[in-house]
Amino acid sequence: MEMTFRWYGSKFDTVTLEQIRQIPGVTGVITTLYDTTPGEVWTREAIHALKEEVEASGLHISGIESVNIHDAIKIGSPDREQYIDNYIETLKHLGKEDIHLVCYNFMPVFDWTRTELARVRPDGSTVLAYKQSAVDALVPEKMFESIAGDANGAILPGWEPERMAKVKELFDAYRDVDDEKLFANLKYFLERIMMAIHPDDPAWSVFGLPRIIINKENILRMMKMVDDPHNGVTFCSGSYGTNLENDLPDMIRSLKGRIHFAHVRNLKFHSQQDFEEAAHLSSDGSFDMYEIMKALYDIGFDGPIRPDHGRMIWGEKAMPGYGLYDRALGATYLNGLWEAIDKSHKRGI
Ligand code: DNO
Repeated sequence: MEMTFRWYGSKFDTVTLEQIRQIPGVTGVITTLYDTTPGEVWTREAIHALKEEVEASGLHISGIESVNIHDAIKIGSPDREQYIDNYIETLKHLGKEDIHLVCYNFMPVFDWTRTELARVRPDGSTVLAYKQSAVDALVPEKMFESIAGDANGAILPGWEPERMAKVKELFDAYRDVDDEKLFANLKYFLERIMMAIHPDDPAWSVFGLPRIIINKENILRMMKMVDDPHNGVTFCSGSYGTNLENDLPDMIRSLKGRIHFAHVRNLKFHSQQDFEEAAHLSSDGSFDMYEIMKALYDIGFDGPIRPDHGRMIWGEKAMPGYGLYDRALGATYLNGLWEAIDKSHKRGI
């Protein structure tokens, strides 16, 4: 595996490439062209410039997160053909720049959903949190306002203001899309394109919209649907882990050969559907991080891993979840687990 770090580009990120370069064991970044909108073709020149910038700092691009999918593809409307063609064009340009890993998701309207972006924990750090009753009490159009005010001025991934300004219309457009239709639209898309899908977060329906990439049964269904290693998975422990019924190490083992990218982080649960994000350490949350890393190790995972959302600590002001300090601690911790697992394995312990 290779330890990597998410980076949104010098115009958008508070964290610099120079800082990432100094985190021991981190050699690559997971990045994107953050100022493109879903459906737009990424030009080869823009990709090339990004690549040169990253390489000038001594790092390299390990993968893209995300090339977002236009709503027409998820809804299955007639104009999806144009957007699939555009997507393929973007993938070709990425391929020519020698970038071959793309993470994406298939969530209608909203990407990852949280109800608080800065819940204060007893040690004074702040974290993202989710409370089901808070979602139930909100009308969907208010979701964006409620989340944007807390974002430290950042545009959150998947919550582009231009799309959010049209939330009502988007809800209308998804009116006839249920789980089955969404599976069919995903299959249609996948038969032309191959990649690493990110799970839905949280892993259940929000505001009555279908969400399908949520558990072992559905992800295996998707793997069989287009049974080719290019139809792969971004295994995100924090997203699948929102549903406590998901046995994460078991899911990892069942996806052997199909996981191309891993996001590893921890959550702390207060009840079945209320959780907050924790430090990466097992003892700070509800997951056994050793078992998660061990399962990845056992299936021979050799792709990039990145620490995921971190707590906001030491007074840092950054995009919620994406500051420097706690993610750097996370990367170091995960590298430590990996080293211990690798050495025990090699010594036959
Ligand atoms: C949140 C992320 C997601 C993820 C996308 C992938 O911080 O994990 O926004 O990047 O769902 O397309």
